[in-house]
Amino acid sequence: MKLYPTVRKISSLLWSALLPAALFSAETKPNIIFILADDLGYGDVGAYGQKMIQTPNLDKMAQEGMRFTDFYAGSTVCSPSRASLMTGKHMGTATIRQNSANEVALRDDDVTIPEVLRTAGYYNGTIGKWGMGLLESTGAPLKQGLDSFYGYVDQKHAHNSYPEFLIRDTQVEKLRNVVPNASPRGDGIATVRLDFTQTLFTEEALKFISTKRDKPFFLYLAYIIPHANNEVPKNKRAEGSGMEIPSDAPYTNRDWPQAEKNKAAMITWMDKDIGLIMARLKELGIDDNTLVMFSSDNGPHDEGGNDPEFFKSSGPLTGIKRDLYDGGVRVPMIARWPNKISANTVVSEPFAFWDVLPTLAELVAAPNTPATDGISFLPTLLGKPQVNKQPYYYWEFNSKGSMQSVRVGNWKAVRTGLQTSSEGTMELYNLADDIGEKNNVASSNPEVVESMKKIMLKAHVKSDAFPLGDWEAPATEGKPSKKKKNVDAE
Ligand SMILES: [Ca+2]
Repeated sequence: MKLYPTVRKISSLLWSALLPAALFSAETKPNIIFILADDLGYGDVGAYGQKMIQTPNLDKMAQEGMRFTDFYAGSTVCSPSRASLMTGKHMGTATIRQNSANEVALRDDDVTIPEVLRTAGYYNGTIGKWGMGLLESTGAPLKQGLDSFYGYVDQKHAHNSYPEFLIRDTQVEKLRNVVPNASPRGDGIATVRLDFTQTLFTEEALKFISTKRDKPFFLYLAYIIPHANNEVPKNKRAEGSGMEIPSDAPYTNRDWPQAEKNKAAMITWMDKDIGLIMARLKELGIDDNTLVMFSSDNGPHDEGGNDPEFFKSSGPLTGIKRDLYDGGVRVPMIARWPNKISANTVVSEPFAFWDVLPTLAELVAAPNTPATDGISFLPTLLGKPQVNKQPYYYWEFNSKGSMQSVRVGNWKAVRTGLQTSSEGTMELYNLADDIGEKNNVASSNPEVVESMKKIMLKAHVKSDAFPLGDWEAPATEGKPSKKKKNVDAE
């Protein structure tokens, strides 16, 4: 039933009249800020064990709130991970399952977090990187429940931290940077660098938060740190130009490769900006009534001339961006809400991006919650028993030979080689004593392997746009399956 496209057209005024007795009145409904880093690894934050890169504000946020040790992104690359977050779908059912050069956008009948929150009277804004559909597509930000947008609509544009323009709502807004030979998508390498988008995004976020409204707000602040500028030629990246930042302070005098200094400086810069946002919430007296969540869209990259091993960016995990080992998908997740979320709490139960929509829907007492693959972890946030639990967590990724993975309890199965064979090769790990997924115990646990295969079969719904392997027959509707060009470098 396509309820939401219709719902969307009903005025918010009518909805507020229809609202049942909600958990919170309009005045007390909390503001929600979801801050997303881009390619930030599980081990890149002090609160997650990082010793070399300074993240004092995120560490403080973790001390004042809740830190999740087993939180998972939707995918191991940008666009599908964000689609999972926004629509509450895992990779077996999501519309977007791979970076796809904008060929696949969110559909009109994909119900997003902003669309859900809108029905509960929220004002919804996104600042930063969107990446789920261009302006002319059904996935355009303002067609997916947002009241305002500022940033990069096209995620390739977001490779460039000094672009010539950004998009405000639906219009191009020029910046002072100069990018000779910029592509039509806005990516490229700037020669005149005056407007650093990270700073623009933070200034815009501070303005957004400070604007007096008669509605609670949802701000999705999707920073692009520490993503690389993939347009910088590989042989130039050691100079650090693949990791764009105005200054490598406070790491200038470290005896580190320049790309690593820049990477650390990017993360510390973002952390400083998060500190500004937290300070503004306090100044405005809305600190107690604002839930702030922080996470990353996938594991660390090796694309800016940097080596993810240098800072142990995956922490104790194996794998990076584009892997389905935990290093590719397990991410930092910190939630802070004074007096509601207990300070200094650590949660080790697994949750994932597709659980966020149902969680926020329950939090705001949304009148209609769409069907998703997620469960609400609001009880966990509020320190109550988490009765509702996921039977499994599932991922698929049709690159690097095509793969699937499942987590059930502490079991983690990874199946590779699916491009050419529907059977592939199954690996099985017990995360309880092997967090690094180094000891494959598949051969000694055949019954676990069989049950994981069954879950993989059940969780994966065929997608014409993103077939798992050559063996998958085209689904019955839509355009026929075709070989995707390799665009996951986006
Ligand atoms: Ca990313």
